[in-house]
Amino acid sequence: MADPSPTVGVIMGSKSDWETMRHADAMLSALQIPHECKVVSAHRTPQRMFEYAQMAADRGIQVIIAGAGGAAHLPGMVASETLLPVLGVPVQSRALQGLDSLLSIVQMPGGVPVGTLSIGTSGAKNAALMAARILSLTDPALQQRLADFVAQQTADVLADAEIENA
Ligand code: RP5
Repeated sequence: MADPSPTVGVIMGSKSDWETMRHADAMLSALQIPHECKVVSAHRTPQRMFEYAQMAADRGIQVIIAGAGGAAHLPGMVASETLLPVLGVPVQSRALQGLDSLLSIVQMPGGVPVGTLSIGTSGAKNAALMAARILSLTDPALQQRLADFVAQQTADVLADAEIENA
């Protein structure tokens, strides 16, 4: 049977972003959310970026997660060409440790929203969880899987909560 069509689009400015964005991919897979992962660069493939943003909703995508580093224009430019919620993940850059990415993504002009997550792997993971929360508003089975994830996370922390003195 063919995979169900993706409801979340994970895009990134470069293949080098995959080391970060694979954490979004893994979280979406763990929650059984059909998704796709693609390199779509605002600067190197602008036409592909506009086509992706313009076609996403018609293709059944409901949330876009966009990761980029440095002059990270991808999330904002995609948000300007779609009405879908766009979640931006600042990838940790080599030169400025991702502060450049964060400021590029978070400082959107009023009228074009991007939900900005934290820098790096936590941001990628939380972008997937935020996408899941959005989708779970109309998907009770997904809401249950999210609740199970949270319960397991709590149990894992409690299991390791006692620090033994060395
Ligand atoms: C951005 O430039 C990408 O999102 C990436 O984080 C950064 C560096 O890209 P590469 O030079 O590694 O391809 O567009």
